[in-house]
Amino acid sequence: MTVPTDRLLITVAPTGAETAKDDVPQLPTTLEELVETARRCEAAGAAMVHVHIRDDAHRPTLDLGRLTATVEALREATDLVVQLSTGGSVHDPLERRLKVLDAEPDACSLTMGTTNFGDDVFSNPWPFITELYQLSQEREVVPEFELFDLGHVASLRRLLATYGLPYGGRVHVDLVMGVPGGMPGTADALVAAVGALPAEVTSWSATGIGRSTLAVALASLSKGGHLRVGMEDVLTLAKGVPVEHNVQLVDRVVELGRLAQRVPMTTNEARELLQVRP
Ligand code: KMH
Ligand code: ZN
Repeated sequence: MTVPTDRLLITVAPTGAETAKDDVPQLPTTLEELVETARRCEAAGAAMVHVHIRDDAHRPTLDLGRLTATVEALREATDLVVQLSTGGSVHDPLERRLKVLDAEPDACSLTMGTTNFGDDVFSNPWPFITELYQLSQEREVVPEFELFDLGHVASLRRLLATYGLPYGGRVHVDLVMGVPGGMPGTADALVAAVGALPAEVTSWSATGIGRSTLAVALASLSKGGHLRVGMEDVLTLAKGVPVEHNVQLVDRVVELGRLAQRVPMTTNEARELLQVRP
């Protein structure tokens, strides 16, 4: 099956690691909330979920037991492609981030370089990137290459040239734009990044952090790209209008996609596009 070119892959990133539950009580932080969110977002048109989890105190965690239970629960409740974050929070040690693949997700994020992240540093040294990449190849987990900056495009090129293609043979990229310290969330930056992508890239999506969310979504649709949305990346629908549920963000890009004559990709089509393990 070839996925028709008018299909729009929508990935929902419902939780993230940065926002405190106390500040945003509607953030899905428990397993029950996450599963309910995933179900609603799948029904609305999402085909993949990018997952960060929290502990009982709603703090970010990479606890392997919880990650494994989360993958199982999401598989039970939905047909979404389950992508675990290997980025975690800026405080997670690299060894813990490598262990994420032990939870046997369909896919994982793989950030292509260190970046300033607000007042913090999101650390992704080259040896860590190569180890995680080779682990993903061995474990048959499809990586989503997260590019926060143009320099990350060069690192992706180097990675593919040195270690070959990912498991499944497809190369899917997500441009994460508008992080303070990374590339700006503008149409100009998106065009520059897409123009620089190596020839091996078979699909790409983009997400704009905070206020850049709409500019990036519109630019991505204009360039034929896919979309990631969710409360990991944006907490308001407009100035002073909080997101009450992730499904609102999915609904909004389904509508933008409709205007751009793009049809939400089914989960089966997403599996085909990304060549996730059967
Ligand atoms: N929480 C950020 C420091 C990923 O999920 O791979 C990293 C992040 C990227 O969210
Ligand atoms: Zn993430």
